Amino acid sequence: MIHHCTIGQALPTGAVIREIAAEKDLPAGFDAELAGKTVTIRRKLAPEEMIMGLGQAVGGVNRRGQRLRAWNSDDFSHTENKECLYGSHNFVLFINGAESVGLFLDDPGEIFYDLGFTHPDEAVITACNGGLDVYVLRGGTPAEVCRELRRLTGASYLPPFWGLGYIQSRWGYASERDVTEIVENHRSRGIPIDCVSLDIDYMDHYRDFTWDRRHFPDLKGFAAAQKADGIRLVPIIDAGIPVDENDTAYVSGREQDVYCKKADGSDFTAAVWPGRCVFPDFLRPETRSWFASQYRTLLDAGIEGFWNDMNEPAFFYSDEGIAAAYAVADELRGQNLPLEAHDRLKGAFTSLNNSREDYRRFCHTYRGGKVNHERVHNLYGWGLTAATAQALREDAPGERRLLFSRSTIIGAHRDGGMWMGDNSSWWSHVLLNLKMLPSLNMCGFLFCGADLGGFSCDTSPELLLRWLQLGAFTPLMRNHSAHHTRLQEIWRFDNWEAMRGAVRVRYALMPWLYAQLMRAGLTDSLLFRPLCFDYPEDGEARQVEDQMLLGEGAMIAPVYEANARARHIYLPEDMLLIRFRDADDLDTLPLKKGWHRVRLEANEFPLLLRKNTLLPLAGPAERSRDIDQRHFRVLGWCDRAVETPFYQDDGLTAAPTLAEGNALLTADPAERTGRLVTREGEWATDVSRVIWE
Ligand code: MIG
Repeated sequence: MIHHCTIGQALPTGAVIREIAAEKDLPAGFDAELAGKTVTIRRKLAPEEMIMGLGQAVGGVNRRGQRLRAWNSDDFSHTENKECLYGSHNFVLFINGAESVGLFLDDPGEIFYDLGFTHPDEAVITACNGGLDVYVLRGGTPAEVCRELRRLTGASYLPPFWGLGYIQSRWGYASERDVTEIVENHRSRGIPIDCVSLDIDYMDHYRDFTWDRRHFPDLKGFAAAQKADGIRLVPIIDAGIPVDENDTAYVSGREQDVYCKKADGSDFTAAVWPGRCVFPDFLRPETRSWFASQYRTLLDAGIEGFWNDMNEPAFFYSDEGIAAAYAVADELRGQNLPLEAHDRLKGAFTSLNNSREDYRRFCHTYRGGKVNHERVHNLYGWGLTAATAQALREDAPGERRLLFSRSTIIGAHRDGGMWMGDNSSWWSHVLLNLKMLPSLNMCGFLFCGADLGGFSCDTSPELLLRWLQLGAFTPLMRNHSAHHTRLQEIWRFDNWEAMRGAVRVRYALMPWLYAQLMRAGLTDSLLFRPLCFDYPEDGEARQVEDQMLLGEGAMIAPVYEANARARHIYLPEDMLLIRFRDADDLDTLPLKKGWHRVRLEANEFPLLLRKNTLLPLAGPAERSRDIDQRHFRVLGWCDRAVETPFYQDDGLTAAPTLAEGNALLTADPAERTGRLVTREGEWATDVSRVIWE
């Protein structure tokens, strides 16, 4: 039952690219037991042991004490008690002093994690699918174990440079006019922007691969005009295809027989936005190719990026489910409804969404055999992402394109990034955003970010501002909100200039952030790490979960509380505090290792930089393509001549390599200018702001 170091035989979550050292059993400290179809893995936890990984979940970076579950779920209320969200990332990292061990459970069914929830000193993992592929990863340091996971399951998706630009989004943008208005309001105020994402409202009656011809009479011409202005449109694609004889995608898919089936062989249907839908059986490569081919019209219209939604898959109800609910309503109609009867009536309807029964009603075809959906549920989102990635690859084999998805599993990190789903405009979700970053990175998802400002509920000017200040550092920087909530575009708020400052800082940092992301991706490293990864001996650093190390040599420490005008920041070594207000408005202060209370007015946010590390800032730009990547103003605190590794490429070509992008920033106290050294040449940098000690 414990397969070591073999190819992901069961299902295609992990394409193994190289074998790792073979083992016969689970290593010491673990026990495994098989009873019927249930596999239980137990581990006694040492007093100081930490448990990390598990990607997308509420709670801390150290997950000890939590109870979690791998079951991809469409749940728009990310409260503390939630055991699962949209993605299942079955990589658990146990860190016990100098010893760290990772388990990767390559299984697409439900898995339960009791990580010291029932008994504080015991972790229990239970998988119910019968066979379970467990990969034991023991590389040494936590970062090395995470690298092993990437070597096993594949390298992370990397976006084009423009994918790091600011994206404005909202459920509700429905026309060329809406998009034009949004872009104009950013441009006229000098708020940088690169993309507008289009939610389901752009579609014709919520049908995938269509658009509303009244509101987008000439999508191709419009997309081209926007692109000329440096704006890309990024439309949403959902999983369900409407059962509609007039729908081209539906008819072609039926002809090719690509939809998931019920036991009687008929197509399974459930309702989503357009009403009754069928669901492509993405486990079949033929289906993925068919789905990929459906993107043709949108690609021909000039679309270069997509976001994938509802791919858990999410259902509103099935015919069977709603019939049963109506039956309860009929039975109870006209009756007095005491508590139990009222609960039954209400429950009959409120339990329709994403019901377990519906997931059991249909099958996939996998390698010629039938598999009930229940057993492979967590793979569905991957399939949609893989199909979209295929479409983008076939359309532009030589280019990187933008893709992020809602429902994911380890393996999907090769094909696209992800956003964190339907958060809320709550202060606690700023912190959740921060804490989820390293956990997702550990599982291979580097290109990620949350809905800045919050998706549901009304945001406030201060909340959006503080969230943008965090988003300035996340690879995906997207402001997104739900319909019927307060309008959330930057320019609508009194403090829009402070918000613009955060976006401008992002654009000034973009070449550097891109370099950090690419270097992390190309070396199978983490972009965001908890402090204990780099400072394992530092007892204080172990405790800190509201600051994250970023790339090579930097650390973020966002403000995530209302009305806060200062925060405590722990420096695990001497660092330079950079307090940003705007791209050209900042101050710096060398600080010693230890705790500091740092003043941060509402319009200020910090970046901490290790001593003898150089940070390049680009000049102001309102589009990613306008960023001058040759002339930088460099910040740093140095006590000697330094060389900081950097990375630059054309931001677009597929299959980038570290060697091609390798670059260097240098500064020397004896010279008045520093240098940017790339394979293409050398450029002088302005090092007048470097502090020499
Ligand atoms: O259940 O397309 O997470 O970003 O705006 C709502 C409408 C469906 C959920 C996505 C959200 C998107 C919304 N979608």
